[in-house]
Amino acid sequence: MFCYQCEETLNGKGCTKKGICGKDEETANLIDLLIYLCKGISVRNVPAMENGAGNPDAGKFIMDSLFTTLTNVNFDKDRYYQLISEAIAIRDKIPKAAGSEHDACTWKPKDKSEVEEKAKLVGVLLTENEDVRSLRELLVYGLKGVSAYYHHAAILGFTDDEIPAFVQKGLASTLKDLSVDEMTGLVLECGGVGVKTLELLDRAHTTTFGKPEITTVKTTVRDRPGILITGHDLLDLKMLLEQTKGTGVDVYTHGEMLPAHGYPAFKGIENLVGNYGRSWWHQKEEFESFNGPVLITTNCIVPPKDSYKDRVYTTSVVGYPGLKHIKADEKGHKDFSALIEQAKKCSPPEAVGNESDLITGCAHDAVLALAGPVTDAIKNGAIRRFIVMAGCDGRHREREYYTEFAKALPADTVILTAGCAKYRYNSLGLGDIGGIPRVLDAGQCNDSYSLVVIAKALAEAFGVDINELPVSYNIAWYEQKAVLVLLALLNLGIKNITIGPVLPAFVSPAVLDVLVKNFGLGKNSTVEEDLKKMVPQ
Ligand code: FSO
Ligand code: SF4
Repeated sequence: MFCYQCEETLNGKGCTKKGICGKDEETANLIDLLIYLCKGISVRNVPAMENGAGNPDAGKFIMDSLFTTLTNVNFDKDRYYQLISEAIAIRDKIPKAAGSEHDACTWKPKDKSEVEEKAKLVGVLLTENEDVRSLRELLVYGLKGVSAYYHHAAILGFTDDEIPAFVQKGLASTLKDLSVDEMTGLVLECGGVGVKTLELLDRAHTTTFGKPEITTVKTTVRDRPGILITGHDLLDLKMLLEQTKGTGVDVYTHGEMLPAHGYPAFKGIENLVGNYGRSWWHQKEEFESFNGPVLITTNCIVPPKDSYKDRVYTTSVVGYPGLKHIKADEKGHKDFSALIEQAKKCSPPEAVGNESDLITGCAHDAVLALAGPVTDAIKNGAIRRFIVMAGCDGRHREREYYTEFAKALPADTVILTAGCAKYRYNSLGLGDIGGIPRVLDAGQCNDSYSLVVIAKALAEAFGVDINELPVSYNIAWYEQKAVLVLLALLNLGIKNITIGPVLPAFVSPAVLDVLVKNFGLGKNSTVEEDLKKMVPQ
């Protein structure tokens, strides 16, 4: 096993015996093999599609598989064995490419033990050159991010054939000997496909659930049993609310589901009580004290404790051995009656402590509705600077930096956020500037797109380049969706982004050098140093 795809990788180098995330060696190897086979499918399918002989459904399989392999999505070995068999079956129905084929296009196991053995041999370290490996992995992680966001758009009926086509082109490229320039070009192109995917998902969400409105969300609990829903899938929330209506069971959001409260479709629902707890990594204590069933719709799942395991349900691409899994039927409908019946027998949730209200729903439409007051506040100096602090939260102590940074920001600055990173500062009570909240939460990590729409509109209003705006970027990353968001920001021409709390282990010194020289990308430092840099006097 060798995995270095997330920020928490062991010693900033790579997990080799067991993941910090909880993934064991066999699962990590199976993930490598599944990705290897997805590359093999792509090598065959890209030319076959051009000749009208490809499998148009291969893209969906590949993208759902890539999403499954993202950090903290699926820890279930059986699921990976099944996906590996499906991958081989899909690949073998596609006509062979001309000439001799790569092993990923032809390898076939006789039994499970051959799968296990092969899985040990096809990981990240198969590429020996550090810089080539770095560029290939950067591309694959970006493609994982594209796949995750595309999945959410697609289940709402919003698709774009060019996106799965690019994912396959990108995967196929990693089995070829390309020049550094060609590989770098594909990484940057992935950022552009990322922008397209984020825009598609934004359209899917706003068309289906309405345009988010700035909303105050309660974090207190009621004296009735409840179901907690976490992850990013708003359609699951919709179905859960429809099925819990009138049952006496409340619904609370958790983690990345908090922004749901800003959408008109989720307003005025009597049993949608509020948000419970904080970001993903607190789930061991919070799922315990919630007392009722928990539905995990996407990452991040933390290996559950035995004490509450029987109350946790996964759905869609998420999986964990021993947890109950809810599948959609052919029409996409999910039956949550098991959770509802279990909830009725559970005690109400216990309060988690800090119960300050949270503000969300500050997506582009809501913020641009305030364009007048915002531009006035910039012109008259009431707002000196915006700091984009989007991204992820994580367990590491270094992340206290983000709370301290937010606290130390001068009162004439505004934080633009999206993703679970916000839990480091969204309950600090940072107040407002003439009615404009000082923490503008655009939504989930995918809604980082919204922040770019806002920045572009401001640039237009002031007639300046996006990099000349009084905006600094201090982004926290954790997993591969954040890698994609970063590539998307680079594609949009945004320079001088600071990322932290550590640099990705998969970025080699030479690749980092390119990112520093071309984009001014840098790592965060101390609160004092970064304040000097990001909020000039
Ligand atoms: Fe967070 Fe987890 Fe949304 Fe990620 S819950 S860390 S970038 O999966 O997706 O922000
Ligand atoms: Fe390690 Fe992160 Fe990979 Fe898990 S996902 S095995 S923590 S690098």
